[in-house]
Amino acid sequence: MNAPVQAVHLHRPYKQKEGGWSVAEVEALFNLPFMDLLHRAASVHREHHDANAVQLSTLLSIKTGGCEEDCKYCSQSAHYDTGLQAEKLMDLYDVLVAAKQAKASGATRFCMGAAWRQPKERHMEQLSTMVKEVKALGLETCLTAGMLSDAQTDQLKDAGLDYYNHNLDTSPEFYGEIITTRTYQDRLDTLERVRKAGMKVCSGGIVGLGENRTQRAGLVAQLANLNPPPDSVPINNLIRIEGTPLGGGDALDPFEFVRTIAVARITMPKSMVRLSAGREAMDEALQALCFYAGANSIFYGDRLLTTGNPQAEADRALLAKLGVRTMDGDTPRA
Ligand code: SAM
Ligand code: DTB
Ligand code: SF4
Repeated sequence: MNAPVQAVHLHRPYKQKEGGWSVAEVEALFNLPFMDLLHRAASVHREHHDANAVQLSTLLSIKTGGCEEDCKYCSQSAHYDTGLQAEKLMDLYDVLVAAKQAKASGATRFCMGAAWRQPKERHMEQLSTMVKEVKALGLETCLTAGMLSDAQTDQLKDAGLDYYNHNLDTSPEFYGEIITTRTYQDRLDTLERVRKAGMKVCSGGIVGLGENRTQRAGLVAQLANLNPPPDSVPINNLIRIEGTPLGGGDALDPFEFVRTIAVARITMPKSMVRLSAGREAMDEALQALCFYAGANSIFYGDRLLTTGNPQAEADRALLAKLGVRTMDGDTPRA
């Protein structure tokens, strides 16, 4: 694999769209002929980013399963029997072994995920130490651990956390079909706290939950209208987990997934758009289309949190075939 390059910042100044994005405007983008949509997304991508560079981010589940929330897609919810073995918060040593391995195989970002509704006070010191030590290895740090209080965001900021991931997941209208144990507003409040504490916001969603196109547009409009939009936007394609309410059913049309990436790129020109869960079910050509449509980060390593991801060698081979370099760090805001 080529050596990581510093992100090339081809900044065009970007001001948030006057009056924000209406759902109808976002849906109109979804409705464009596929080639027109991709051309537009690729042009926006090139204006604001190096179109031939992708960031490699490795995930680690630091606390697995037994979660109080009832997210209908999730293997880790205690509400469903998915056969997953719950595990308590990992030791610092084991986290650092995984982070060193991730760095050695070429990742520049390390994202730690904990299956909690909200971290308990007794966990905060351990989380802060993990963040500090992972950062000290020279990796960009990201944590996703559920809702946070003001005091918790301050603690994580002090520990040096770069990004906090907390997804809106879907549109406000469809949300109640998927999660009942915490509200959309709870999520928006956590994102606001993360921003106020001075950390970067990572927030995106999942598609393929049974939402319609208007509802996908509703998710993208919500994200794009955050002021400022999230610095990082993961787009997950549902991985169907046996035992969850969404374990059966049809996969989303692959072109609709690419459209979602393209619309996220157009409406959030400066954000990192992350081609997240679901890559194992995508062939190389589909992933290349996602990069063309503006995705510039992938999860790298053979595990996501509880499910599989393509082998690192296969990803390196794909990027090499496409002449795509890897990014060191991400695109800072202007
Ligand atoms: N427990 C924390 C929370 O939900 O705030 C953090 C971890 S949670 C697993 C992070 C995100 O992963 C979810 O918001 C969802 O978007 C995504 N995700 C979880 N299960 C998934 C699945 N089966 N398929 C696709 N994406 C999934
Ligand atoms: C995000 O939006 N996707 C990642 C990361 N943030 C934490 C998680 C994907 C999880 C996929 C299902 C699993 O492995 O359990
Ligand atoms: Fe818990 Fe997060 Fe899974 Fe929801 S997505 S059940 S909050 S681990």
